[in-house]
Amino acid sequence: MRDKRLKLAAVILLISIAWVPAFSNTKASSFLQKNVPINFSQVKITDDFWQPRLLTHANVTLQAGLNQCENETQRIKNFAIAAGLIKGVFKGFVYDDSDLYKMLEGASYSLMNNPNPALESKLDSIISLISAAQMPDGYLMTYFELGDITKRWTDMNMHEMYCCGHLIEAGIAYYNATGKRSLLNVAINYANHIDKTFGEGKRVWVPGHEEIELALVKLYRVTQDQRYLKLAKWLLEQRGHNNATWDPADKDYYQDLVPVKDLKKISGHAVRSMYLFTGMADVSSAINDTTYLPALDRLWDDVVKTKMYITGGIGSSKVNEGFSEDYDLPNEDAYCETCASVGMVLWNQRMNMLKGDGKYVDVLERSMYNGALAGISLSGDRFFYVNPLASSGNHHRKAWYGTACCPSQISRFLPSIGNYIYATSTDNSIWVNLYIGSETTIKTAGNSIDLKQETTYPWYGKVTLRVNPQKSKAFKVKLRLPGWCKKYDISVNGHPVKTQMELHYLIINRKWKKGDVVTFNMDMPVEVVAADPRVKADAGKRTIQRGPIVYCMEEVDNKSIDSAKIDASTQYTATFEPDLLGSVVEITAKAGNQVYTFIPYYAWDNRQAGKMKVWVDYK
Ligand code: FUB
Ligand code: ZN
Repeated sequence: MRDKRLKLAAVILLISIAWVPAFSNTKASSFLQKNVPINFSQVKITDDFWQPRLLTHANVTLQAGLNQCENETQRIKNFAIAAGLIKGVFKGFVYDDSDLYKMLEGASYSLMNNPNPALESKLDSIISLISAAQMPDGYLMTYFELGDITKRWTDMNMHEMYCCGHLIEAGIAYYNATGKRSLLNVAINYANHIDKTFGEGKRVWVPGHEEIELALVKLYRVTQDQRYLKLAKWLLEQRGHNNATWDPADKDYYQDLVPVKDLKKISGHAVRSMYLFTGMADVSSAINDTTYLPALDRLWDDVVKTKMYITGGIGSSKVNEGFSEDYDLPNEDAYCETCASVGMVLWNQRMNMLKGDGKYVDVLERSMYNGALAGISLSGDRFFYVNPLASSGNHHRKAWYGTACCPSQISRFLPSIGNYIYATSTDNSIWVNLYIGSETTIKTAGNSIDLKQETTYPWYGKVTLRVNPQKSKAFKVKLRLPGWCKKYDISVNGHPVKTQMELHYLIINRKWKKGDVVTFNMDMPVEVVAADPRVKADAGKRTIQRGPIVYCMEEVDNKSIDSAKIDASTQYTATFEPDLLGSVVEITAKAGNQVYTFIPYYAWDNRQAGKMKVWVDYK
């Protein structure tokens, strides 16, 4: 087994390319953008890892979340009261509307792949409440409508634009899923209200919690209305100019210290940062402007090299739900909010779109399979907000939270994973970013290519890709070579092929015909990983990673977890266990006369409560 010193946060090659785009399937692509993802609605997930999770999401998670919004909390009732349909007072937190929007967004994504008339009609009735609660001028925020409406737009940290952003994303998702404009129209009314109120020559505003920026770019792409793109850019430009209502001491927390193009280090609140950077990348692509790219590169290097956990989680500090010093990555006290890991997925996808570099997908994959996936129980109805890398036995998932950003986040993220698998570009390329059993059809000028991916990833590294073009044509298939993979072989129709390597993609450039089969075999050994020596919390420790999965040790399997120790002579065995934790590869470590059991980190806290650790003493 190899003992690999992984500089926490991945190996990064700073290579950039400038190739001119692309055969794209969306008008929104620009020459800056290197690839355009295939939308999840065009991708059918068929594998044994994600497909059961998506079913659990459809059958359990959605119902559980909607029940929380409707019966256990007042999130839906707040809209009914604001609409004047029932009497009552606002209950909850200022940003509670956003959780319902995120639940609606996730439900919409789910409807695309799992049509469900009963769910759709439930969503319709919730949407009519939301619509009825909207004020005649387009404003929509139950907290202020049911409180002191004269206070609206007075405090930049009151999440008014944040809620609008989530409303926009939900409105677009519901429109895409059903063709119904009901929620989209409500979102457009609110966006128009904001556009009338704020902007050049109008009022100044700095969103205390970013999100609307990326949502406005989505709205622009759907409506082709330039106003939304202009507003997104304008909002980004307001930061760092003493425009905000918060205490100057808090500028760092709000990413408001300097203009965004001058940002050098990642700091402050983790989720807000992720949404901001995603918005910056989206605006850059949409307006075809490189101004923000050097800042995005610096920030990416900073977070990935100095502030990211092995799980792809970020934001180690509870104090600001965000970043602290470089290499300050405590394990038991890690904050690592689930939303921040999902934010890493969003931002890294956008970076890959801009740069066409697989290193971003390495991070995306790390956050997705570890930091984000740990956020939901195997049963689909219990959630982590905070994701520590060690536990004394008292950290458990909950059915919901007062601040419920994470359950609703994971509920909108899971059914959207199809977004991250394939992409295209106008240099006649098909990009395979993630190895997930799935099917899609890629339309190109004058051709249509059916792709079928079969794999048991993340447990084994064999991928079979069936490429079926309607017409025999030359094009490139770019297979991402994951950073964890050191040995592979690749063949087409059983014959080894020569590939070209570019920015962590293996490129097969040939004339493809119906029935072609690519076989990509990635060797997936157990890796013993050390943290960057500057991470004090992990000094003298190692952890186990296999493929994209980070492992941990739980007390239920390891009575001697407190004294567990591995060393250079430890022997590891990886075994597929179909009946354990919803089917996992379990790793046993034989260290002298001790045998330890490691399970995937994402699957911890699904059995008997107890201690857990990712990093284990190493001598
Ligand atoms: O402020 C809304 C959400 O609540 C943030 O994204 C989370 O970090 C939590 O503070
Ligand atoms: Zn959250």
